[in-house]
Amino acid sequence: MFLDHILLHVEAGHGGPGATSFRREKSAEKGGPDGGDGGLGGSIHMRANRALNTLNPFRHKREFIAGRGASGEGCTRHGVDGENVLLDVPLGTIIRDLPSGEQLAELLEPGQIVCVVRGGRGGLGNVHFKSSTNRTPKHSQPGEDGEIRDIELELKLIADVGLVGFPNAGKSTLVSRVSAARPKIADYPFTTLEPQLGVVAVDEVDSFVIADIPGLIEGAAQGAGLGIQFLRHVERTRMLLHLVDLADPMQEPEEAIRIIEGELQAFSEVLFSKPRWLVGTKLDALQDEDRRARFEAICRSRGQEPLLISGVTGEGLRPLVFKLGAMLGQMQTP
Ligand SMILES: Nc1nc2c(ncn2[C@@H]2O[C@H](COP(=O)(O)OP(=O)(O)OP(=O)(O)O)[C@@H](O)[C@H]2O)c(=O)[nH]1
Ligand SMILES: [Mg+2]
Repeated sequence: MFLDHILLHVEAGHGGPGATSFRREKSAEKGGPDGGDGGLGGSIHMRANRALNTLNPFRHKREFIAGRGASGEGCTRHGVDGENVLLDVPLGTIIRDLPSGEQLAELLEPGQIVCVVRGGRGGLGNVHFKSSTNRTPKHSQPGEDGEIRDIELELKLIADVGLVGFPNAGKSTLVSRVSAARPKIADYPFTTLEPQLGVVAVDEVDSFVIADIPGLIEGAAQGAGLGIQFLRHVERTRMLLHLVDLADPMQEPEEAIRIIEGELQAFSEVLFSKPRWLVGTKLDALQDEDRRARFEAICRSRGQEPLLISGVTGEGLRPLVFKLGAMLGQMQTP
């Protein structure tokens, strides 16, 4: 199960009360006031964590309460601050207040932290209330309430890996084989009309997000086919996979690679210079051994180990997923 929407209840800590206290002095019955301030109530923050891809960690715990500030004490001792709570959420999480629906934050940068409820300030101790007319103030302040909210988390995934290639290259087939996403697959071009995301599990802990986008053709930058508008959906990915159909009798791999790379470059240098791996598809239907050898030579000439897959037999899929998991792990920004 992939959870991308959840409601939480969050309570920041109450500020600790200030103390009413007086110095003990041998000579006098009562010395001056020395009641310290209460501690700050704990706040609740959320932090964008690139390693997470779902809101599943919140499935069983939906209520979070930060610590109360402790009371101030005599000798102007400040009360201990309440404990903060830090919740990790996936990149792309949107936080909204309920019931207003107001957007509080959108976490887009790894490590970005936002405060969702702020702890109450501690009350002032009676040491602050001494005056010329009142040398023994009994007054101290209570702590302030911490903020309490119901919030809604919505996850808009940002893909780690973007798929590019000609129509029919097998992009959607790959996504359907390695993730729970079920994009439409058919033997005609432009089956995929909208980008689709799938979460790929590498093992029990690690996963990444793959984005399937509509195919590109020659002239896409000038609007041919569906154009290159969809490339903006893979602009934020960390790497691209360029799928090349090795079983297509109408097109040599060299040509397929050249055309797609031309379109990527025409779209943006940023996208073109992203890490990009070639993946040969339809290995099961490959007739021409020479073609395979040429494709492998191109990969090696780029310092890349050749990757060949079949969405039909499943050959090469697990190795590809492990490779991607390892690559992304190395790229991990702290
Ligand atoms: N034999 C074989 N056929 C495949 C393989 N992968 C995909 N196909 C077939 O190729 C055709 C196109 O597959 P899709 O996955 O829809 O291709 P796509 O790249 O998503 O195509 P568009 O969405 O149109 O850009 C379908 O008929 C698939 O069944 C494979 O590994 N082997
Ligand atoms: Mg498709």
